[in-house]
Amino acid sequence: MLEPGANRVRCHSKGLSVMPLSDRVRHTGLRQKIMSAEDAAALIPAGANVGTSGFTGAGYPKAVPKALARRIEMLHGSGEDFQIGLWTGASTAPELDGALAKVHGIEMRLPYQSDPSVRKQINNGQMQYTDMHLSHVAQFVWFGFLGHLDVAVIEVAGILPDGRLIPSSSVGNNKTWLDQADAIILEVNTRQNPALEGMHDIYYGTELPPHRIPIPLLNPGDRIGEAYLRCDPAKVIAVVQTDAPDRSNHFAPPDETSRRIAGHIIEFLQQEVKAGRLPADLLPLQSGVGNIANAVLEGLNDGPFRNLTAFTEVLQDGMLDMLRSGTLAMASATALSLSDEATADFNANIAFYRERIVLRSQEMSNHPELIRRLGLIAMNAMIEADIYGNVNSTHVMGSSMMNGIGGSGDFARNAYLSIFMTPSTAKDGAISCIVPMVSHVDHTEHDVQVIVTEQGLADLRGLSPTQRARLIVERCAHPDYRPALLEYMDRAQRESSGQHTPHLLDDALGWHSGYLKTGSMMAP
Ligand code: 0RQ
Repeated sequence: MLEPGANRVRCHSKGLSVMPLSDRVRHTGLRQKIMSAEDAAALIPAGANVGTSGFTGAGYPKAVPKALARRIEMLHGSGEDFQIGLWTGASTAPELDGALAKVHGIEMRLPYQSDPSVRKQINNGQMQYTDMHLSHVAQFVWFGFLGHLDVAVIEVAGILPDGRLIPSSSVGNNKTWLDQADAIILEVNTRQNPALEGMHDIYYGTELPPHRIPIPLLNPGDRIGEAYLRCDPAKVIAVVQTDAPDRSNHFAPPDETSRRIAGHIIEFLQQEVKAGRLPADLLPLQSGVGNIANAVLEGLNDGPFRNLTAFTEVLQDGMLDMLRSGTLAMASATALSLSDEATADFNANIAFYRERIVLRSQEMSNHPELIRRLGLIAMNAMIEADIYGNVNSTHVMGSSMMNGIGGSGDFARNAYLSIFMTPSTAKDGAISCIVPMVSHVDHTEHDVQVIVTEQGLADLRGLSPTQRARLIVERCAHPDYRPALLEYMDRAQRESSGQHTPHLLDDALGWHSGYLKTGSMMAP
């Protein structure tokens, strides 16, 4: 424990490094609660639901989960059962998801993940996973749909004298976890830039129905809340110091495929401006995660548009580039998701970025009302689309989870324009990403307006199912698969009992398994 009034502490058990904490933990009472990660992890009971900070590899706790994993391993070694329910903002990192999954410490996971060990346990039935719209999580907890939240473990950049918290590089569900949990463990990460202070906007005006009022956010850059997270110091059971970077998110340089996808989208947006359906500075952009999404941002940065805005969930490297060049005037999100190089640039120029970035709670960044009212252009990646425009973002061969729906449904359903993109084939061409019927539906034909592959772009607005099918196959399918898709459509039109959305239901499996190309079924 820290001596009262001391301004330097010895780090948790193994560390000998001495770090100044007085400027980060300015609440005297909470200084008394500084302890090692091991001591803090020992306060988490078996069977607890634990809500942690963390969103797309940013702002997650870096020491307590690892210490908890070590404790679980020891307990399992001596035959004791110990698992937790793990709730986060979105995906985290090996120090959290990976460490706990490797010791089989997670019984139930929600709402989004991208960790290989977690994915494996979900898909072999060892871990329960509730894949949820990210905007739903906070209110599901307020409504009591998810059970009780026992402990919150939240990374922060600092603690104010009155106990309010300076948020870290993501906000996610932290506001809700701090409010709803019985007990709170804070990780104060001295590696996070103290100049993050002032970048956040935490809105506390959400009430439960029937007392809800409209959210007073009229422009993506509006600040409608507070720069700090509220926290009841009496609920804080431990404060742990860390000094570790966020996960580095490496982005592959755009290849020919992603450049062509970006090119089709930019050409389409230019046509929309010409047709008077979009203003010259477009509408607020939302961009999903991954290499393709990042490549589209790079394409936009090289394109003709200026003074754009973003109302999105995650800020990847591409958005920082756009802010620097002036292509983007401002960006609202709930998290950063940067490479090491972009993190260095962010930290070196944080005064510039703080004027142009607002980080919000995820129930605000992904709020359906705001998305609809602001009129977003949503651009998300997918696993596959079918000829009628239904989209699968989550499942391989209909039964194995990839990551989760994340925020894609929040944006796709409510955006002004909903674009889904993918290379036309996966697994070195062995599988077509355009199929007769998706093996799992995340976004129905009603929520998908544009489909893009490197082959081309299909604008589905206003078309009937059979019209959509012709266009998607002609514009988006890889030439290797077009004849089989056309043959399927012709046969379905001849043999299907209904002619509105003709289907041959026995034919489905071969398309998702690689059977069509290789003659054998690929394992998912
Ligand atoms: O597998 O790594 O084993 O080779 O799926 O595919 O092409 O690398 O694409 O990284 O952009 O991810 C939809 C998963 C795309 C992602 C998805 C295999 C492919 C590869 C990944 P390997 P790529 P990306 C807001 C938006 C849902 C959440 C979302 C995602 C792996 O974008 O999780 O949109 N989206 N949130 O080989 C079999 C196919 C396949 C296939 C691809 N048809 N069949 N395997 N793959 N297509 C942000 C948040 O919510 C946080």
